[in-house]
Amino acid sequence: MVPVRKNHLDMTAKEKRRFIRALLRVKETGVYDELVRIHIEINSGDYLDKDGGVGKRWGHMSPGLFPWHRQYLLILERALQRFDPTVTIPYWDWTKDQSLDSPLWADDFMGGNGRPGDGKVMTGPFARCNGWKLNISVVPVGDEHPAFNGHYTTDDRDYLVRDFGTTNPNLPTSKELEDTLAIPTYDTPPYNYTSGYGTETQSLRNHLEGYAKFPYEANLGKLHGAGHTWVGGHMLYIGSPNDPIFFMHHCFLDKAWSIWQQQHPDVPQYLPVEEHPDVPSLHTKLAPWYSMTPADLLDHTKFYRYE
Ligand SMILES: [Cu+2]
Repeated sequence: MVPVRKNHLDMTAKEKRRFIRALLRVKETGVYDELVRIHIEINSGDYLDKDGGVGKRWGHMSPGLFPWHRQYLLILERALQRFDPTVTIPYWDWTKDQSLDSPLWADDFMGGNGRPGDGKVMTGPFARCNGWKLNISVVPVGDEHPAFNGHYTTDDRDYLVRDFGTTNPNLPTSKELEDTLAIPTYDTPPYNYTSGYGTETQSLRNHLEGYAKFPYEANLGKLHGAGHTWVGGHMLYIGSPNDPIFFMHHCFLDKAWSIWQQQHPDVPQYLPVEEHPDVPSLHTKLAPWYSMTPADLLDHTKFYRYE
């Protein structure tokens, strides 16, 4: 029996308690902060490399987005399960679960918005006053839009920051997600943030990541991007896994990818298949672990299922 990941709205109070307790334990061990560090390192390289250059973009602006984050979430999930084998990462369906009154943001789960002024989270298990301390906190430097910025510096704030709806007032819609999942091509050259621009063939990955848009959409940064920017604060930047909502956000993205796979069983499930200088191919072991390839990660049902 593989573990089952579910919508947090379907979790019992006890299940939520166990999830939070396991998260706090994993934070204590240092494994959580090591994951934050890995995300900063990989994401920085990915952004600095966005227009090509040396090395590969592993997990962002890259077809590696889905398999890289799948492996990343699996590492957290297995660490959680060492403390409590019943725990899995729940997901946040931001196309439907958009209310500020959602149990998502309650004191017994993710906690609430940051306070006015400095955005410091004051409620729930991830408030500084309740013990959640950031050990690796960074902010981008330079003039570039932060979502595109691979340069960063240490942030001396050791508390979690959220700022719901300020940078981006709109969470993604079901229509955006459905139209994106209808795209029959996994990704298109040049396999970066411009994939599908001005070409007939759209890129599922670039739409879901948020850098490509349909004519009816006003802004870039939708779906994956919009989840990050709507929460704001730490979720805006490359140290976003400091906010545990990161994992629930990416869990829903992972589920969306699995739905796309079910809907398009007869097309290549990952591209590029052949070796590529800028991005991982189907058979490239993913950094920084070099243990699994996108091919190894395509079928999530050997690791977990979605309810
Ligand atoms: Cu990421």
